[in-house]
Amino acid sequence: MARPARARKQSTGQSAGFRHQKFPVALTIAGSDSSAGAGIQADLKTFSALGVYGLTAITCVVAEIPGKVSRIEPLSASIVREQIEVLLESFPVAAIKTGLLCSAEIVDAVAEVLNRRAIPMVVDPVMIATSGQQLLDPAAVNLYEKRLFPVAVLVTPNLDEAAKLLGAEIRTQTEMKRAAQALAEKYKTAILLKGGHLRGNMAVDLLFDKGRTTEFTAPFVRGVATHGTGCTYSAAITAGLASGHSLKESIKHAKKFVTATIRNHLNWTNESGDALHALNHSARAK
Ligand code: PXL
Repeated sequence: MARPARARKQSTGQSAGFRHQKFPVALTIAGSDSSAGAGIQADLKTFSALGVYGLTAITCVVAEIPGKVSRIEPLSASIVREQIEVLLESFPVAAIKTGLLCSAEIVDAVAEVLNRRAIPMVVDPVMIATSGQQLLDPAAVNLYEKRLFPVAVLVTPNLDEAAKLLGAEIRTQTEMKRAAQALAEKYKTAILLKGGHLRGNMAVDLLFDKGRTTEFTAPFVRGVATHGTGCTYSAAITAGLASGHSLKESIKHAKKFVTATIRNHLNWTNESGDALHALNHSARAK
């Protein structure tokens, strides 16, 4: 039977007429968020929305609702390693992202498995939840710096994570620019420093790569509890890389995607009358 014309032209997955063996594959190594707005669930929804087949290696299980982490239970480093190894032996993984790695042992195991492969890896250094809850074992931060950042193609800290890594607060656009450069030089990798609402009505992120700064800007969407934006953003960048786009193109499209998931957020009211917000990963970026 003849294949549809669209399928013949399409080498990667962005259309319904893909050939399975050409469908881009990406792997996320991250924690499970029971409320499914962040973590591995956000990553998978993002990969699917962007035409990428997502694989997962789960590092820990977090019982939570938006704004409140109830409990975190890490898995063993050996089961994390095994998930990654069996996947990489079989699937044509074109890009990887790491999210919440939870413990020092897991960071070490992930670094060891990935050090031996030449697959582009985006590291989202998840340390603290939007609610302020500490998510990463403090002993793990040092291992991130020594073992994971140097093998990443991109590290995506928010302002709090960058401040923690540099030991200095970041309060202005100028400080943000300096911080992105300092982190890139310190860890010898590209840095995407996410500015959140630092500059009034715009959400400004700065990429420092190969000696140059590039700005990515979108209108800041107010009044939305944005649990999971960091995960969604880094997953969308990873999807772009897996589909063969450059780092800058991947970030540009990911920024549009994450803005659309916030702007088109879902909301419910619970029995106590509290509003519950969730990113809408089915939203289309324009
Ligand atoms: O948004 C950070 C984050 C990442 N990964 C998991 C989480 C959270 C926040 O709660 O639960 C699994």
